[in-house]
Amino acid sequence: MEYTLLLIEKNNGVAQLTINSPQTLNALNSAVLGELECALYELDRDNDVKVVILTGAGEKAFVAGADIKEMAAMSAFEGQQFALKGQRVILMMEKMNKPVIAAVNGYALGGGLELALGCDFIYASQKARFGFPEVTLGIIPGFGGTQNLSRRIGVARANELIFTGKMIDAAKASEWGIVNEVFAPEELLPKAQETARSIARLGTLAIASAKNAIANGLNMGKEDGFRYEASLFGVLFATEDQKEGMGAFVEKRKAEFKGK
Ligand code: CO8
Repeated sequence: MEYTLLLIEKNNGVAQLTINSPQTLNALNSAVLGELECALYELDRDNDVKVVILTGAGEKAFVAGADIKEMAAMSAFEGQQFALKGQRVILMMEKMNKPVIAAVNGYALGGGLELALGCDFIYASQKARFGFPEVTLGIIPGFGGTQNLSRRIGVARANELIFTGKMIDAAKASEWGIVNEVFAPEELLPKAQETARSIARLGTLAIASAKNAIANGLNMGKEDGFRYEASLFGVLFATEDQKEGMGAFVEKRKAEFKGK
């Protein structure tokens, strides 16, 4: 599909997906959400892509939230449909077989922070700012933010961020466990690419199973999660990648994974 609001560059098994409407600080309107849904679907089915990096165009913003101008005139039903559309994108990232890394280059506010939290982990520039300003607009996070933030950083810190609508900087976001690592602005994408390429070189079936075990395990009780992990672990012994990975270790050579 042709995209007008996204840029997609593919190299060495890594797809860099850039939301490209810097004039509105990459705000998420229905059209962007629709393109994101299609792009993620296509990237998940593309065998040449092993890892996705999600970022925003321009120097200022990753995504400054859902499009307030579009939302301003919505009815209650339209608001609900819009939230469901955004949630489909977030859930799609969670259900994809490949890791999605958020490279947060600037503001990640409201729906933008929800989008980043839907990724498997977040790298940030020192210039990044994070917050949920929804309450200042008379609404609450609607793209999964109330659920994903409290799961990731605990209820008390999630409560503070969501109830106050305040912004925190990258250092605080790192301290709170929202962000894995903070980089100088010019280092953010190279570092995200480096990590993505190192994952892309590994067995895609093992990575997909690990993602599946972690994401689905969070929705289960601990013993069910353990059983689920064991079943995925067992299935991997039926793959060529497991034979190759362990064989290479025994033969003291570098493994060449095929994703089979
Ligand atoms: N929506 C629409 N347009 C936006 C948005 C946005 N979220 N953010 C920025 N823009 C536009 C501005 O209107 C401006 O356009 P114009 O030049 O035509 O006026 C342009 O982007 C540049 O922005 P600013 O001039 O404001 O740039 P500043 O550097 O002065 O400020 C800020 C940057 C602080 C990021 C500021 O733009 C801002 O506060 N933006 C809004 C942030 C916000 O409140 N985000 C949360 C939105 S609500 C949300 O995300 C809910 C998600 C769940 C939805 C559930 C479904 C109902």
